[in-house]
Amino acid sequence: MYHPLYHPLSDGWTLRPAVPAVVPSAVLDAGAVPATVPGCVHTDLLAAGLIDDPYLDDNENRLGWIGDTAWTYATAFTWTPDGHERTDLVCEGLDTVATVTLNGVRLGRTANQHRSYRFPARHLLREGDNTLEIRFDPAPAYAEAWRAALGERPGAYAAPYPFVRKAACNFGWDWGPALVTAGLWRPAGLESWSGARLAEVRPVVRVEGGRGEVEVHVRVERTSEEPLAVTAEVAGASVEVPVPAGRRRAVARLSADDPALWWPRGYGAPHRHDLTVRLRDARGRAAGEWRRKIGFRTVELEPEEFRLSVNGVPVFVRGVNWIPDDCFPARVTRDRLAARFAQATGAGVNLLRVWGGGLYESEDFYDLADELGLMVWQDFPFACAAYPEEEPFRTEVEAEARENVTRLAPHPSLVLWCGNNENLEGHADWGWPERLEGRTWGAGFYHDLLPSIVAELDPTRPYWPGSPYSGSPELPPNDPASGTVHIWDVWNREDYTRYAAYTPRFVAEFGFQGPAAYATMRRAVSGELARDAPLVLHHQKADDGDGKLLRGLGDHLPRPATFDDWHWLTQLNQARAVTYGIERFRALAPHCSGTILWQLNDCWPVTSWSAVDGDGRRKPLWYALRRVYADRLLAVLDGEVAVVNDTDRPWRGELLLVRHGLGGEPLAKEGVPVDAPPRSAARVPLPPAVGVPGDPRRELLVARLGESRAVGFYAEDTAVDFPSAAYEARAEPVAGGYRVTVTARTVLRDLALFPDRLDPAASVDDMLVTLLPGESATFTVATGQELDPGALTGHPVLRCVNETAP
Ligand code: BMA
Repeated sequence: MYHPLYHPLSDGWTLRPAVPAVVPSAVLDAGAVPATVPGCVHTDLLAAGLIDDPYLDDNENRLGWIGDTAWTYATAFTWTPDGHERTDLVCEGLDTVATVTLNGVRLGRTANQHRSYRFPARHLLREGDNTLEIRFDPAPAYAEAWRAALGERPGAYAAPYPFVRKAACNFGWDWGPALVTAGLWRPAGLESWSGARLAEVRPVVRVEGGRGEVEVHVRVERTSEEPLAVTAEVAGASVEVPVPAGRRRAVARLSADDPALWWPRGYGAPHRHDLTVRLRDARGRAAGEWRRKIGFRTVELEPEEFRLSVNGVPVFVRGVNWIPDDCFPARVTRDRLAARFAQATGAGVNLLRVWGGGLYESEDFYDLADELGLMVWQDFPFACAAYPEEEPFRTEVEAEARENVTRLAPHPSLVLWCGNNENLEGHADWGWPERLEGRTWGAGFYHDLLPSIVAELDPTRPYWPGSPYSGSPELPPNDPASGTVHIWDVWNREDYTRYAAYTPRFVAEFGFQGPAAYATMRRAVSGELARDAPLVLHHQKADDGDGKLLRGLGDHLPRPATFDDWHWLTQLNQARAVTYGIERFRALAPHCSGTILWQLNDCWPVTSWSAVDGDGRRKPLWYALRRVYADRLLAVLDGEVAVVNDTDRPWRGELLLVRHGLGGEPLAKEGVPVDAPPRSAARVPLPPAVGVPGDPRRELLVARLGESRAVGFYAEDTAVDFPSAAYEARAEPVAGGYRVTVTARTVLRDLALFPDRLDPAASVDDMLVTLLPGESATFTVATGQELDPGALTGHPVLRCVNETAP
């Protein structure tokens, strides 16, 4: 096997301010501090003990100078000539406005976080000691200079992020702090080679008549003009093609007989096949090797319905939006991604949308998605603003798009390229044209440059110009009747019951806020935890977020009197709101072909729309999502029961409907035969005996079909005449934690356990269970600590809506 000679430059780095002016004296006095590559200034200063943790309290407010300072990363290394003709300095990611200097000679300047860079360096390397310096100039100043030169562009935020190719949310978002990073955010190293190397390998995979066809597009870089050969192998097929003298490109075509296909979760196994590509020189010696696991599958998109089909099978998307999992992306390891993806798949998710305010994610990200059968929708990194199309941006955008489309093309999980987030809507609906006064805003990127790059380099994958978008420039982009819609009147202005007024084709964003887990808030904020404590509010970035959370309780849930009640009720309301929407959208299948929750994850501890908070803890929404994103969903809606069957088997049986008094006594029973064919949604009208209550304040409905159970009330919780909760609860130690059994003596509405209040590392397997008198629920609490059984079964760890105030 061929291994390129690679010398990682991960050691011996230091960091120091390059322009001392705005830096606190403690940082100046420290001089050069040890630095981690890959990493960034914030994490290096934190490790050196020179700043407070940017994620705690309101420390963010005192760290703005970091982004406004120029920084120099430097390392010294020993180099011995290795007999190769070429040695390149390869920087996989520079954030962002960088000047690279080797042994005092400038190698290059860069200004794009979304690209990698290769600098021929052999001529500057010296036997023995060498020094490499990378200076990062402040991205905000760079962006402001371009804003001044090219003219203001309207957008949702004042920060100048459209004027620098760097993750937009790094400048602050409605869930993220403004911590403008700098540094080598991906690895760097020296790569030596002679004669030729594999510069690019881009497989185009098709499935035709049961055969797997792979066109492997190869680009070589070479120092000599001798003839070369490329060999490629996949799934038992192999081929060799010449790269004649003077040529730099070749296409190897492979045809595999009946390969096992890659299927998304819930539709089949995500089979993958090793694709190996080798480059040989004229004497048959190995000059390069490239290996990836590819998948055989087709993807089509019907634009009006916005229906994705994989291998010819229409897929209902149960998606979540993905934001960078940390403001400091070098901390997002493969293990962390694996844990986050397990949380997604554990909640029934089959698609991640990599949102345009973030990044093109790492190889690990897409590789894990491939392995898990998780589909990926990738936005190009443009969000919520008009973007200039003038130079240098046009060239940068083209270069980053070509590189990333090529890099991600091998991944079967990737099912869609999308031009941007909300920029088409912004232009159509947010009054941009008047403010633009004819200046460019990005239309040429989304409607021309990006689709032509995708068509050229990745012709089998669908491209969508932006989200929301209705499929034609004539239609309003956020028209729910066609293409994708983002539903934000709910949360911003409307009660969540407004979701019922929508008959959308595909909801690519919608969501509702809730606070982070108690243990997460406790870690992030010192002093008193109160809803309106200034430090708590610092971890709420949305416009009037605190007011919207309270108003959003509507008449659904009681007004909270204490912090603990506020925390519980707003978390619960988040779960309820999303449940309400997804139940209705899924019931609309196949008219509706998918929902993508805003948002799976957070990048720091914050009150946000996420299901999993910034410390990786699952919020009540996660448990609700697992229920509404299950393969089979039974839901009591208004006057009907939805029976959603997203499996390949029919879901048949007798739907048992019982109207109960709150004391548990059955008042009326009906049985309705149900036959929900594979991949369908049936809606069963409630027979009047169970659909119409005698007293809406004192009754509830239980629906059962096979293993599934759903509970509905005839009035909002604030109007229900709940008895004060009564129950017996016991906690017994079991291997790995405790088993908590709760037996209801009265109805218990949305029973939940929050063991993180006792042990920050503790978690529970289920919550939001409604019990009738006499029914029991068992919860498993995972913890390594000994917990007080009384605390585990009492307020504020054990909660339900109708509990008595302690
Ligand atoms: C949409 C997203 C994000 C934002 C979210 C919540 O606009 O695209 O920009 O965080 O709504 O406001």
